[in-house]
Amino acid sequence: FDRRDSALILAHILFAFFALFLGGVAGLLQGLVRGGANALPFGIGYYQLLTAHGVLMALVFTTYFIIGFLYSGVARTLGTLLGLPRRLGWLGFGLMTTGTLWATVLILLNKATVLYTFYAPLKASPWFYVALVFVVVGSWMSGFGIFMQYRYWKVLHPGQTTPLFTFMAVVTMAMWLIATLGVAIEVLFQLIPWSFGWVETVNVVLSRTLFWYFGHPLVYFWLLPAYMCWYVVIPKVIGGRLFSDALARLSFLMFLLFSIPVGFHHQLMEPGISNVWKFVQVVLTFMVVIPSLMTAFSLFATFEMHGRSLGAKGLFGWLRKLPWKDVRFFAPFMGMLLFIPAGAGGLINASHELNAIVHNTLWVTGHFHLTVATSVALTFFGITYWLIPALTGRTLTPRMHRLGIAQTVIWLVGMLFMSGSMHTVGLLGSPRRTSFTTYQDHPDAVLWMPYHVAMAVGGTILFVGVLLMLFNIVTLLRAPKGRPEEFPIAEVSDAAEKAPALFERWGVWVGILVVLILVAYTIPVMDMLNHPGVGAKGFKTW
Ligand code: HAS
Repeated sequence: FDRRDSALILAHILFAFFALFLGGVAGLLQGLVRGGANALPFGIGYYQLLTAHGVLMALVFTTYFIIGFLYSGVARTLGTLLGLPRRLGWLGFGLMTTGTLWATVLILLNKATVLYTFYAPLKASPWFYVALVFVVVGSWMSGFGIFMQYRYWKVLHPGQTTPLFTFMAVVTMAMWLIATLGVAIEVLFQLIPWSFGWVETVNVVLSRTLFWYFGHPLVYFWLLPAYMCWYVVIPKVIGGRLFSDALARLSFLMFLLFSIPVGFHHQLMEPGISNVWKFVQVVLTFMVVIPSLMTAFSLFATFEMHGRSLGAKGLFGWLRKLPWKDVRFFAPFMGMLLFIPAGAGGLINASHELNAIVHNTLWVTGHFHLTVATSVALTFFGITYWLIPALTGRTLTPRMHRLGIAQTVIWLVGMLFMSGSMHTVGLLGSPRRTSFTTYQDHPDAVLWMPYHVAMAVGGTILFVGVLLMLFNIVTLLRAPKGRPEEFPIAEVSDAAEKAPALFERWGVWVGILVVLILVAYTIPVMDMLNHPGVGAKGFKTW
C-alpha cells in the first residue's frame, strides 16, 4: 500500500474501533439495567444509553469500517488511489467525523434520545438531524471517490472485466447512495423543518416509510462487505479458489435490485399501509433471500472443492481440511456459521403472521445481534487481523492468531447467552426498547427475568470481547516489521464461466431498480401524502 492510502484506510478502521469501544460501554450498562441493576451513574437515562449504543455500533462502527475496507480493496485491486478519489475519501472522513462527534455529544447531553432509528414523533434537538446530514453527505463523498477510481480504471483498461472486489464495492456504494436518498428526504424535508419549529406537525407514517426505504438496504450495506470477504478473501486464505466469479457478481446485482423495495417488512404491524403493498414487499423480501442462498451454495462449493483437492472423503470430510488455527479464516467462518440461524430468523420475521408474534419483542433484538453483531462483526474482526498489518507493513504472528481465536470464542459465548436469551424471551413476549420493569410484578414479566439476567451475563462477556479486540488492535499496530502481511485476493476456479459484459451495464441495473422502487412505493406513498391525518406534533425529548 502507498503510505497515503494506508493513512486514509487506517484512519477509518481505527475510528470504527473507537466507536465500538464507546458503544460497548453503553451496551454493557444497558444490559445490566435490563438485568435488574437499576442505578445508572451520573443521572444517565436508559434510552440515552440505548441511543448511544445503537448509533455508535450500528451506524458509526459499521460505516467507518466499511468505507475503510472498500477503499483498501479498491486500492489493492485497481492500484494506488488517484489524487481526487483520495481527497474525496478524506473529505468524506472529515464530514462524517464532524457529524458523528456532534451527534454523539448531543446524545450524551440527552438532547437526542430518539434511538438509532430516530423515529418521529420522538423529536430530537434539530442540530442532531443537521449532524446526521454531515454523516450522510460525508459517506456520499467517499462513495464518489470509489466511483471515480473505478471510472479512471475503466478508461485505462477498455474492455477488461473489473476485478471482483471493486465490482462488489461499486455495487455496495451504488446501493448505499440510492438508499440514503430516502433518509435524506426524511431528514431534510420532514425532521429538520419540524424540529426547528418551521412546521407544526410531521406525517409519521411517511417518515417511517422513508426511514425503512433506507433502513433495510442499510442492513445489506453492513452485510455485503462481509460477503466480499467470504467470496474474495476466504478462498485465498484456505488455499483454494473461488467457485464462480459470475455467480458472485450476479448475487451482488440481485442485492442491488432487491434490497431497497422491501422496507415495509419492518412496518408489517403498522396501520396506514394497505395489506396489498405489504404483500408485494414481502414477496420482494423473499427475492432478496435468494442471493444469500446463492452465497451459501458458493461457499459450500468452494470449501468442498478445496477439501476434495486435498483428498477429503465423505460428506463433510472437507471440514477437516480447513485452516482452523488461522484467525483470518476462523473468525469469518464462525460468522458464516451463525448466519445460518440468523438468516432463518430473518425469514421468520418476514412472514407476515409470524411477524405479529415477534414484532417489537426482544426476538428482533436477538435477530440483529446474530446478523450484524455476530456474522458481520466477526467477519470485520477477521479482516482487521490481516488488514492492519497489511497497511502498516507488519507481520501477523502466531500469537496474534491465538489471541484472535480467543477473542472470537469469547464473542461467540457472549452472543450465545445474549442473543439466545433474547430470542427465547422474545417469544415469551418480552418487549424490546424497555428498561427494567416487571410490570408491577406481573407473573409473565417475572418469568422473563432469568432470561434478562442471562442477557446481562452475555453482555458482560461481550464487553470483555470488545476489550480484548482493542488489545489485539494495539498489538497488531505494534507487530514486528519484516514480511508484510498480504491482502488475500482469491483466484477463480478454472472451471468457472466468465462474467458477461452485461453485468457492468449500470444503466440497465439501476433502471430496473428504479422500476422496482416505483412499483413498490408509488401508490402507498401517494396514499400517505393524500391522507396525512392530523399529523403529530411530536414529543420533545430534550
Ligand atoms: Fe433482518 C429486522 C428480515 C437479514 C438486520 N434485521 C432487522 C433489524 C436489523 C436487522 C438491525 O422481515 C431490526 C431493525 C429495527 O431496529 O427495527 N433480515 C430479514 C431477512 C433477512 C434478514 C428476510 N437482517 C438481516 C441481515 C441484517 C439484519 C443480514 C444485518 C446485517 N429483519 C427482517 C425483518 C425484520 C428485520 C422482517 C423486521 C422485524 C420487526 O418486526 O421489526 C435475510 O436477508 C436473511 C437471509 C439469510 C440467509 C442465510 C444464508 C446463509 C449463509 C451462510 C452459509 C454458511 C456457510 C458455513 C457456508 C438465507 C450465506 C457452513 C458451515 C458449516 C459447518 C455448516
